[in-house]
Amino acid sequence: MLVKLPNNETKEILTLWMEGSDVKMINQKLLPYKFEIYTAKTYQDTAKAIKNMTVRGAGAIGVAGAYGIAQACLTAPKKDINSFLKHVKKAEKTLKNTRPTAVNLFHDIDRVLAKLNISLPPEKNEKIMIEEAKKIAEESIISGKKIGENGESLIKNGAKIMTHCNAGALAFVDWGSALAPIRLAHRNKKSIIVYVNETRPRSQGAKLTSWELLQEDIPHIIIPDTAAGYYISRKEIDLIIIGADRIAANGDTANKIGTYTLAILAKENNIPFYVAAPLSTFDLKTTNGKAIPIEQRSETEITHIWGLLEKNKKIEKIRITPKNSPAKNPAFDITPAKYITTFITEKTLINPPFEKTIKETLKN
Ligand code: RUB
Repeated sequence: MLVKLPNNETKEILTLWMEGSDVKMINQKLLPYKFEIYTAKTYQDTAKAIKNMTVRGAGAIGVAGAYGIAQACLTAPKKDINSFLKHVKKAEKTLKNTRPTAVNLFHDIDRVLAKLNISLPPEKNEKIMIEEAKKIAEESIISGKKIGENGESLIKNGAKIMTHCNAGALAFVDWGSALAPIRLAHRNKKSIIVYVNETRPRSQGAKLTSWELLQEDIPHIIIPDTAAGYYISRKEIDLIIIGADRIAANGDTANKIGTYTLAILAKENNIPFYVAAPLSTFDLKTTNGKAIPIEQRSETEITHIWGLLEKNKKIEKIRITPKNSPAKNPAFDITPAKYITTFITEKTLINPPFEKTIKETLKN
């Protein structure tokens, strides 16, 4: 993605990449106030970065997980294949234990692990597995671009588009899922405006999507999540595009909390509701949305808010609720397939009946 650096230079930067045994990533906890690259030196650091959301978004944490396994291969004992295997399996457990909902994490880790061949020496396995992790990252960039190309045709000149959370380059390695068609429509000189839902509690819309759109001067407006219905009912939104963390075999979709509400609003007001996601987000082993595990995050994300203090320009956390009021923080919800117009993937646009078309698309 293009990033405007403080010295006014514009640079192409990936959300995360591997350099030697380090995993480098844009520190998303500091955006939009500070642009900084965090270096995860070990697989344990990478796991921590996934858990505390230094790197976040389904596609990005999938690649981070794959890189984490690659890091574990580098530090694994090489005296025999069993000790190598033991070390890598420990890393698998740590990395998979970070966030439960986005299936890309499990998919990408398993893809690297599938390359393990116990009849080969550890050094050879290390090489093959690191190559696979890097291949996953490269393919993720290509998928983002193709999702953009396949979805751009759905955006007409003059379109007013709503999105939720951040399903941009920051949630991927580059390009993004929901933001890829938007990015391309803008680059193709279509006049568009993006309504960015703030996405409480962590405000990925207000903090990250807005930052990402600003880098390419894509016109946008941040609105409170609670104003979505107001704008949609006044026919001020032409379409909604969101990303996804896991799509079940029947099309039920887990995405950031608040997505379900938007899908119903879209149906009620007759506007299309698009889900943009790579094929690695589809999980045929999960029959429907009820089987998708929903991450429950800390209540401090509700009771407190992070931001830049005006007076000293420091990033601080402040309490916004009474001390003794409990809070709950489900991070995702499930949108039933019946509310989804089309899935935009790197391969094709998937239309209903999803039970049939999803299976066919993933098979071929
Ligand atoms: C992110 C989120 C995003 C999807 C899209 O949640 O719900 O919409 O992950 O991902 P969080 P992608 O910020 O809690 O990780 O663009 O990678 O498909």
